[in-house]
Amino acid sequence: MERFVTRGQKRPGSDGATDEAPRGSEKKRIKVEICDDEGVKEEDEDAAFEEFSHPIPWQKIEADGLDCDYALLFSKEEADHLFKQLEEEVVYMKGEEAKVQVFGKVYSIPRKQATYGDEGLTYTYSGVKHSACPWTPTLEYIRDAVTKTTGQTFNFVLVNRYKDGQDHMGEHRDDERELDPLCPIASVSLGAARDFIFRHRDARGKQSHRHIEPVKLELAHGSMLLMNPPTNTFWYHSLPARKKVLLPRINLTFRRILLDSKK
Ligand SMILES: O=C(O)CCC(=O)C(=O)O
Repeated sequence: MERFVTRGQKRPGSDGATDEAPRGSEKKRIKVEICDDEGVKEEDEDAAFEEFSHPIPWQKIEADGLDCDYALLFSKEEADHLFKQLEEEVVYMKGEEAKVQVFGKVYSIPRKQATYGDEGLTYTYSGVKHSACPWTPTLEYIRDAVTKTTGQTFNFVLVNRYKDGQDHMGEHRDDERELDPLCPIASVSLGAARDFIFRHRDARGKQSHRHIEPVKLELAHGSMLLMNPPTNTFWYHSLPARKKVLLPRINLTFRRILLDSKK
């Protein structure tokens, strides 16, 4: 079944109930369309967010232990603008901060990274602890758009910038203890479209004991991929190098860090 929802109204995982309108916001009647095998049904829903007035198609991506939702969150024009703003605002890590430790060895990462979020938050991955810089206006805007669409709140974002198709990210899971295991990770992509691959933990490497096909996606400019639990328990993901990609891409993964992991 393919669902067409209106941004800020029905969200992945919702049972059709609308969110409460934020205090002071004006409610408006709008139409939500659900396309299913029986044809197109139309429903009226209360609109809490007037600015989100065009429908976005949600695609459900499911496999054994994998549960994702994918949609275009921003129009091309808006995504172009957000990309430009982020190019001006985001300050990427340098020096020791821009390195990772794998089995005790230190490597430079094949992309640029930055971490933003609520005051005092830290996030440790690949053996390095990172402090959140204060939210920039554009990161805040995108975070709020994701929250309105998904109903989930996020206190941290990892920014990855790939200068072209040579930059990449190896296979990993986002399963650090600091992360709220009940919160999806929302991955927003801006810039060059890139392949993204999920591989089941039991189907990796020569020792793998199950045959499970990888799940391959292309993450488009302005898109959002929601990785719902338990996806990151069972599936690794990667952004492989693609020599033919000549343009840059910025990816934002919005996360919820558990507050008692605050140092
Ligand atoms: O750039 C991407 O789409 C991948 C990002 C990612 O895997 C991560 O932030 O954990």
